[in-house]
Amino acid sequence: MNVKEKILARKRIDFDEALSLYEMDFFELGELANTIREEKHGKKTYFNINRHINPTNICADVCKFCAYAANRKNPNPYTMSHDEIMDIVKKVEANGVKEVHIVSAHNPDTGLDWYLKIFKKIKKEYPHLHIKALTAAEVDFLARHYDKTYDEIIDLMIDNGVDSMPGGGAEIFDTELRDYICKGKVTTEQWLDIHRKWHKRGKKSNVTMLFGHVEKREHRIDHMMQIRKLQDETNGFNAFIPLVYQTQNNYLKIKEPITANEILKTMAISRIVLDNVPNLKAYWVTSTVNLALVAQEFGANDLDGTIEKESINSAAGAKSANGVDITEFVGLIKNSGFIPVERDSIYQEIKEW
Ligand code: V47
Repeated sequence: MNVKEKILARKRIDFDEALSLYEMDFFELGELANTIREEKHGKKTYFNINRHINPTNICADVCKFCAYAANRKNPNPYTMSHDEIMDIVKKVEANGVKEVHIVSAHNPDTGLDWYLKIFKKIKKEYPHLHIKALTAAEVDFLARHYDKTYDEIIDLMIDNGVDSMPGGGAEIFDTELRDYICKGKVTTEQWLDIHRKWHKRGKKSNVTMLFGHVEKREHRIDHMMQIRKLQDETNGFNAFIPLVYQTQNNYLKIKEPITANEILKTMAISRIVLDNVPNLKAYWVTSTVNLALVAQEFGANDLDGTIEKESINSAAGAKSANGVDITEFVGLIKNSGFIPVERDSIYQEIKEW
């Protein structure tokens, strides 16, 4: 059986076969990924009505790709008070937001309660709001800084009202490359272990991959294989989210940004390789809205959400600082031939728009 026959027969492909897909005809590859997408989700494209909140940009770690953390390229440190965060939540909840996605830099000066008690406050006032918060990188930072185990931090997250974990901080799992782009931060094994522990408590999370910087195709496939292995064990990942590297205001000197073709091929290959992860998110923030719409033809079935405000990727050049208008967003999904379906944070359908 050749690789195409294997994919059509829904047989699992290995590392070399996955890598070889980059050499396949572009449209043939898209078609293969689309068959799997249609089998799983038909023409439905999911989104949710969410708000990103990034409460502090003061960071103890230095990642070369990051333009968000306050440093000499971006000397505007801030830390929100809980009252400021609650004001945002009050306003967006009144406007119909159903999920708050709260991630921060690794601020060593706030105290552990600043990180955790805000969830309790939000849950108390808005029990129906889904709280997606704290990346595995933050969990690792909090555990190290406050001398706790991962289990203790995870239990505190759950006790304080965190519903699911976002997929940030995964970057690229290859150890050598990871050391080059974000040495000192959560390691690959630790990132996977934190999600394993989270999943073992019956909780869901997402997983990202930062690509389009110094990595090679092999590193992307390796990243996908490591996700597939953990997912076989826990089945806890809801979505895979390939994040397209944004080139501005950071310390990675990338002269040639990744092409749209390479982004779409990577999306399609991830749809095929990650046969056990239900959703593939084309995160419009880093891919642009237009390319995310095309990605619907290359395996993607989720476009994240309205976001409203975003600070991490927009600091590095993405056009996402003020989110996207819901009516326009839905119209774009429809006009591209797909069915916009609002979902909740764990992919239960809310309504077709
Ligand atoms: O972890 C940082 C990435 C992530 C850059 O789980 C960059 O539903 C591109 O993880 N270019 C945060 N990316 C965003 C994130 C996320 C977003 C949307 C949904 C979900 C989810 C998770 O942004 C970081 C890092 O990998 N990032 N700098 C940059 N220059």
